Amino acid sequence: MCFSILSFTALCSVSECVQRQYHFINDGKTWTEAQRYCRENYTDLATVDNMNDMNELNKYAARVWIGLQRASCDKWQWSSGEHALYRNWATGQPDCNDECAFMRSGQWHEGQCSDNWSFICYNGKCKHLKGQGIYLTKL
Ligand SMILES: *[C@@H]1O[C@H](CO)[C@@H](O)[C@H](O)[C@H]1NC(C)=O
Ligand SMILES: *[C@@H]1O[C@H](CO)[C@@H](O)[C@H](O)[C@H]1NC(C)=O
Ligand SMILES: [Ca+2]
Repeated sequence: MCFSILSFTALCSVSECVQRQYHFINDGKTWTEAQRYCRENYTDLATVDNMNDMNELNKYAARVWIGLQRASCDKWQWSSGEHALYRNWATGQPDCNDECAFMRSGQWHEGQCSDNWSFICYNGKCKHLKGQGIYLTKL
């Protein structure tokens, strides 16, 4: 009993703790407006950094903004500032002429940041390993 509680605590301090909860917002906004909406009402515009996340999201067949923005050609970062390591670009993407990314059926495409798409926010907890500390974000 005690052991399992301890090992849960140990796991929790090094990993993501809780699967992200995604929320589809069925309202067209620009990428920046979508980010503002998500930061005010949830944790942020969707971050996707593993297969589990992807499997949650590939059911959306319409174009939806995710929290991914281009830093320079072929360098993309999440809304939190984290470098995007896990990637799921569609064939031929990114082709380096647009600055924001939308997702369609799980695959990522570059899109013009000023376009008006629905979007995905997320709530997460125990994310963002930055420097020495683990930053807790609201659920
Ligand atoms: C964006 O889409 C919404 C509907 O989802 C619409 O109400 C709004 O007028 C659109 N904005 C622009 C600038 O096209
Ligand atoms: C947060 O959600 C509320 C309710 O849907 C909305 O009125 C408000 O505009 C949202 N915040 C932002 C920054 O868009
Ligand atoms: Ca493009």
